[in-house]
Amino acid sequence: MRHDLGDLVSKAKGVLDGNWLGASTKPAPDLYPHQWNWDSGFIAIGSARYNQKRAQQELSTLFKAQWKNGMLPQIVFNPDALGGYFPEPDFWQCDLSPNYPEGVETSGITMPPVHAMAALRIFENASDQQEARQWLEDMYPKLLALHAYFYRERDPQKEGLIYIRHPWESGMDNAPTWDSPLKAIRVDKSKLPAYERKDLKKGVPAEQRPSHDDYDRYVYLVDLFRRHRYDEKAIYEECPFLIQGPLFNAILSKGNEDLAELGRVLGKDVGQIEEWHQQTNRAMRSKMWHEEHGAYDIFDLRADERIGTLIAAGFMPLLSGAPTEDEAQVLYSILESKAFCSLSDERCYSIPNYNLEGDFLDASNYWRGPVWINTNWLLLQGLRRYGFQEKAERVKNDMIRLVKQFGFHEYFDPFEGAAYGTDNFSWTAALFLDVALEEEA
Ligand code: 2M8
Repeated sequence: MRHDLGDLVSKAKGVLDGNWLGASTKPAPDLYPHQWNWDSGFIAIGSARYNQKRAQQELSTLFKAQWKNGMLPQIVFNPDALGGYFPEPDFWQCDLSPNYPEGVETSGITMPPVHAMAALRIFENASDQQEARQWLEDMYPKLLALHAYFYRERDPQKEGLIYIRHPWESGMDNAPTWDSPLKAIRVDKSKLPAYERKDLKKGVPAEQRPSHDDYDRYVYLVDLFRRHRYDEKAIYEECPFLIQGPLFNAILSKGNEDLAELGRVLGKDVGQIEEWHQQTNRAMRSKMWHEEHGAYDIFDLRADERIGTLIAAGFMPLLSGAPTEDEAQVLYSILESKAFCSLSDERCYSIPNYNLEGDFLDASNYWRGPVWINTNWLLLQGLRRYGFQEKAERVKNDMIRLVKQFGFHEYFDPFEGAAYGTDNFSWTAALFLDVALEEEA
């Protein structure tokens, strides 16, 4: 379906301009006043369609905050906005780590590495190829160092699967998937560092945000990391939350594929990267695939078990080509059921982040039910890869429909569409631009 989107395209660019900080883009005007890791990746994917320089700068700025061990932090703090978010540098105390980068302030965890995917898109869309190549020469070793960090430090058993150690690292902070591993953390409130949430003072109703119990556990984990001075081995020994998940690993695996392509452009030996891609795909198939419920599960390393909560992340291995054709058909049948808004159902919006028939569905709460534009965008790529064209079109049309009807919000009700979270949200604008402008390309 072709859309006349001229006006919305200008508005989307306006949202990104409004959130532009001079060298990077914040996710939203007030709720998220710093630079975020995967947000900047998505923003660069959108900017790549019409502003090569801006897209390059977005990633270059982010990678200036790369830690000496290769880790790319979840947040790069904006010195002009300190005081507006929790937790900020005084709480993270990342300078306790010998790996802390100079000249910037960051948090001490990471996020799903969408950056190689973004870099490839910047390269492919570039109007000035020579400049793009120069930029790539600088960016490539940094991307490689990031991927190497994951396989070296976050895969202690050398399985090809990377663990996360905080729900914020997943990007899907309070998804029902984390309920059981988080419940297993016993928090003694008298020993928890004092903290004050800032997210509840920004005009977004508390019912649309994570609970206080969740935040206590988020804080407990940060406190553990800083006690260990961000030493990964020590954290691995003690951390009660260690999860191998399909979203993170599929994004990393797809990133390997795209990084290898970039490496070939530059004439590099990409053998190791191709091996990572294959190994992670194989490992996801053998350790996470759950035939009966038709999706990929997370693996809880502490409980030593798979946890089968059906969220959109469970379909994400489509992105990296991990599922066999048979598995892909099973995934598709679940995506096509009532649980995730089927093609024949015009009353819902695809793709809700959590099973619409699940016990913990909360259609207005953050990652516990709403539709997110970045999830849609990632699944759109996966559906296309496997030739599920009709579904891919529906996902794309719902991205456009949601924005047309409700604006550039953070997340949307899967039944009503209604807009939730903050307005003027950057990745909604950026990924809308990506799909809107591909129609013109
Ligand atoms: C949300 O997470 C942050 C912590 O990282 C928060 O709740 O304060 C998530 O939606 C995450 O995926 C996103 O990157 C971030 C900024 O948009 O907000």
